[in-house]
Amino acid sequence: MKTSIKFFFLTAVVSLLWACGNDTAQTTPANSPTATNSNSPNATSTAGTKIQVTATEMKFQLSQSTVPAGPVEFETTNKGKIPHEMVVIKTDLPLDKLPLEGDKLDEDKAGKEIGEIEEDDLKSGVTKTLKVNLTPGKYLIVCNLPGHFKAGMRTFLTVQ
Ligand SMILES: [Cu+2]
Repeated sequence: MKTSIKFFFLTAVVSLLWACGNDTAQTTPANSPTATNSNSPNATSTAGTKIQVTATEMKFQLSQSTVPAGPVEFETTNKGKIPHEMVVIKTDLPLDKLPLEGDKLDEDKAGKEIGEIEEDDLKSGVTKTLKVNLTPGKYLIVCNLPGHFKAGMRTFLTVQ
């Protein structure tokens, strides 16, 4: 009689442990939903890529620094206090090899100009859009008003 009680108790504990373990194993998959791809950033890739650009003294900030080849829209906002411009130049040169001309970048020797938002169109507080078609490569985004390039107003964009 004593033995059978012990046996029953042991069996109960083992079943309880097994039940707990089994329970845990069952809840794990329930906690991992399958809808993780619902916020895909590439949803609009067929219509081109939009890059938000913020210009300030003295830098450019891009919402993304690598984009797929094809139509690209630069939506550029001048959040600085003074006018700026934005020139897009396709170049293979690294930053330290970009040629200067006085206190400006020598745009002709730096590479091939793809597009530009001029100073008159990018005064303080203004947002202007530049639409271009970009092939794979490296692009320099630069403000080439006197001194602005040297002061840091340039960044690179990679197109894949
Ligand atoms: Cu500038």
